[in-house]
Amino acid sequence: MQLVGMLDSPYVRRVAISLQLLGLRFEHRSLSVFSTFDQFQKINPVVKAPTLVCDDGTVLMDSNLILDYAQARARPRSLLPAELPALALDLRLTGLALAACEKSVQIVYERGLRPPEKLHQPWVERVSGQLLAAYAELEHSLAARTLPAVTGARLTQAGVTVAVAWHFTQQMLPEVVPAADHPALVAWSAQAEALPAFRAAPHGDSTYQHVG
Ligand SMILES: N[C@@H](CCC(=O)N[C@@H](CS)C(=O)NCC(=O)O)C(=O)O
Repeated sequence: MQLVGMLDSPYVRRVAISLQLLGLRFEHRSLSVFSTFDQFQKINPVVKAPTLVCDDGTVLMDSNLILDYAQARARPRSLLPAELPALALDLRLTGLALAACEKSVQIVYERGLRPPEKLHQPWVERVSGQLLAAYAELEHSLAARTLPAVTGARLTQAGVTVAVAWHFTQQMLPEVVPAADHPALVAWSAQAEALPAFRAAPHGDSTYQHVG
């Protein structure tokens, strides 16, 4: 299967890392939804990253749906806790991290794509407040040690997505979400980013290559 999209997208990155942790081989095509729009459009007319081209040619989009598919392919391996209430907690933290990704991306697009004279400051403030609220909830939860330690074997989907979201926001908007106010997230991110699956898919424009 082929994963299409750049690793500067937190959604593409969480899929690239999750596929590795699930033991699934994939080819990565680092196409941009902006600078290579036409090329991307030939694979997925909707031009959404991530896109996954399955081995039978089915084209999937949306990181959550792609991960549903990946989990089915990887059975019995899974990144989700099998039992409640651990599953509910993992889904809650994943949801918070995805909201943080969404709000970060909205600010990045607002700054990068909208002409400065058309920037709507009340919208930016609303989105920034939502972003800070998501990270405040995550910081609180991580400080209370609600997630198991970061290890390759026990890392869950929440562990992956929280780390990817935090790293993305810190790369793109460090002044909006100060690291100094989020020590538990900083520690979680540092441990996760040291794992082989994270190092093989670094934030940016590189192409993931399977090792070994
Ligand atoms: N909910 C989606 C969000 C994906 C998303 O918004 N990706 C961005 C790149 S970070 C994208 O495709 N942007 C181009 C566009 O929306 O036109 C997911 O989880 O995959």
